Amino acid sequence: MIWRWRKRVPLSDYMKSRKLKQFISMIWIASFLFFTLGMGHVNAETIIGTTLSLQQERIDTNIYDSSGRLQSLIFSKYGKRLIQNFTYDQNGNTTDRNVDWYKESFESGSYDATIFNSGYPDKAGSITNDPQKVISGKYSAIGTASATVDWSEFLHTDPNKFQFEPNTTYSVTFKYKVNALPSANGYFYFLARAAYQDFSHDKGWEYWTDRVGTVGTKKITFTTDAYANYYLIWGLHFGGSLSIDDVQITKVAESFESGSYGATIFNSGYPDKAGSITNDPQKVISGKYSAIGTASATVDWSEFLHTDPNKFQFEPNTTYSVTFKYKVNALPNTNGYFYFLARAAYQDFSHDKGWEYWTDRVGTVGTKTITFTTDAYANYYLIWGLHFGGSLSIDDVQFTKVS
Ligand SMILES: [Ca+2]
Repeated sequence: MIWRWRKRVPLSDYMKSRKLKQFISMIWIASFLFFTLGMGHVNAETIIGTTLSLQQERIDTNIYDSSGRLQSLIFSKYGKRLIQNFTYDQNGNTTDRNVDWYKESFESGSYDATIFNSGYPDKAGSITNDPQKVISGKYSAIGTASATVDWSEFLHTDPNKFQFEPNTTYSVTFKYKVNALPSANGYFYFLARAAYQDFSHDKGWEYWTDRVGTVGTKKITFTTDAYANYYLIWGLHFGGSLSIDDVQITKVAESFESGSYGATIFNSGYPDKAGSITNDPQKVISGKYSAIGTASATVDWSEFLHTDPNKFQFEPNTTYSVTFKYKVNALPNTNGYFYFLARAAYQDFSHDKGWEYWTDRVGTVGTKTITFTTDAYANYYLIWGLHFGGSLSIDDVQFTKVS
């Protein structure tokens, strides 16, 4: 049935996945209700793990509330960590389940379920449920040190649990609460450090103090150097006490440094495998990997890079800005060009947006920013292509929702 349908409709992989996802969702909800209400959370965990694995997701952690009900499900999908939160009415029926980017709220009360540890030296930090020191919910991470301790790194991301990609831009957002001030020469600080490297590769360094009782938010953006083992550090310089909560780590631009499509929201385009990810130094734009398309001059349209609508959904009637780097490896033939557009799947071409085409000299590295507004369709995807051949690399793709 699927293959017939596949023949009839082009770009059917998307639809196939959508149907599969809808089907899985139905089973998922039914299984969840049956097993949670009927058999307790052990079975629910099994079922959820089984069904989600069909979507190639990896369950990292289930968090249960004091009544043994599933409260949060933290899982990995497409190289990103997501969290699904469940709420219940007084009868124990689920009233809401929302999925969001993973934001560490420490509500499990221990490091085990998180990508964090207690820092350096061992157990410099802890997780508190002291209402005076908690920022949101029932738990926050906390560090407290005496004024004689020069550097207390009370919270780390654990490189065994979360890997930052090399040569990649991230933003980290978190809340802090000042419980006690460091000494007069001291401060609170944050940075990203490459393990085993000297400090010259430290990134995102920031330090601050604030009045006791202050709750604030910080957003820090940094780009890793060519090392795969970065971790984040929150620390106290010469004492004080600081709580940390709601930590969110976001990859800002796609660097392709994971070396495959799996961890990205992109795929190899149309026809299947029109594009690839290269590590040829002559063709890489930044870091060690870039996306690339190469086609012969007889191929009229080669869509070598797509965003995958199963992994990233553009909203309808919304303005986006897309910035990317390109490198010209070979020119198309005289009638050809490189091109970019946003297309609504299953719609006719009248809803195409952001069309742009260009050529440039071989070896040129350039940057383009393209702004477009989607029509009233939820299934837009981006296309980078070659018209009548040539070869183009793409790297450091960043999306911004403008409005
Ligand atoms: Ca790259």
